[in-house]
Amino acid sequence: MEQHNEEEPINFGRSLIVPSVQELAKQPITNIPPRYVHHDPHHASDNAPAPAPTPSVPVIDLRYLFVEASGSLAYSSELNKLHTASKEWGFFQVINHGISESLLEDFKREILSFFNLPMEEKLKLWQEEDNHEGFGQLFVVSEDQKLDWSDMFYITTLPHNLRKSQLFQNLPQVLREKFEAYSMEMKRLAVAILGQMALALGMDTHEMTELFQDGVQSVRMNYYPPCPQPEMALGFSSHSDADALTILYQLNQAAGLQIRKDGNWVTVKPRPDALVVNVGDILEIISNGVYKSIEHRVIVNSDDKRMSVATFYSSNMGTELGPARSLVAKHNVANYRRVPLDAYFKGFFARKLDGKSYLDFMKLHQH
Ligand SMILES: O=C(O)CCC(=O)C(=O)O
Repeated sequence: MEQHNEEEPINFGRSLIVPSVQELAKQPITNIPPRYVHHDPHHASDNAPAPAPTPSVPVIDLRYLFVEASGSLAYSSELNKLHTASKEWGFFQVINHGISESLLEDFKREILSFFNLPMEEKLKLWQEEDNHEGFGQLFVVSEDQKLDWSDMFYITTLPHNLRKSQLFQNLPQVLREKFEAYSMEMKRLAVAILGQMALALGMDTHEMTELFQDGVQSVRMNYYPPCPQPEMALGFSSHSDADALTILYQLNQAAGLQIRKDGNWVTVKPRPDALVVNVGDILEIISNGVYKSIEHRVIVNSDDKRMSVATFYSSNMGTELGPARSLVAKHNVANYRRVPLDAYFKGFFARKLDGKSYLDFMKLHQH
């Protein structure tokens, strides 16, 4: 296998170049082009609301985990909630997360202006044939594949040596400054949540710290314009995330994110004081299958645009991905295979998104 030189930016994959949906949505169209019509026979029925009463995604108050003494009742009860949410939902919202409101507001403002840049400016930051970082769409592998009703900007942010510095340096200056601060805050928060998860899993906490101390972080900014035929389109096809932990900042109050829970699509209601956190495939593997990455998707609507920023955090580059050794010892079985992390990512980005199918390849047993 080709070895990655630790000093150089890495190319995790490519995606076919596709037109901007934000530009398309500015046209006075009443029918969306066929390439955006999803003919999935389940799509219409999938869009039907889940039967009432719909459960809602758990909310974890991080103040109890980060501030309260670990022996206290409040701490143990919140840790238990975190464990149950990660096992049974794979998704939760966090409040009292400690990210400053002014940073969140400034970052939001800069992203809004970023997506409103004139097209000729955006084209300078568009994806290139051989690399999928920049504006565009991910996971487009064939000319006749259905496309999502969204534009995105994707970039690897950490560790610094993996960053495409030319792309990063070409971002508007204030966005770049806010982005730098946001990226550090997201790393700090992800590592803190993973530390609590290690305790909840009964995993060796040093093992978790070592796996994630210099983790790979990438950021995806999403723009879903209003859509004239929302019931025929998808903002983001169903997928689970390849990383360990995703932290999602919903920039406006336009709902759209849905997660698959017990066969139904449950809408995550945006809460202005919360960030959404989800378990990715890497954490499912490290937890030896105790925590589950969950399929999710984004639906669109005809009135409002939706904007969000997903920050993906994965283990250190150069590590082998597999179940935590302390958990394999505890469970007496390894439920997933071991592969080098860069090979795992390259495999993920080379495919069209298809639910959790990539994780099935990593499974050693059906459980
Ligand atoms: O916009 C959203 O709510 C979901 C985004 C998402 O799933 C992603 O960027 O991976």
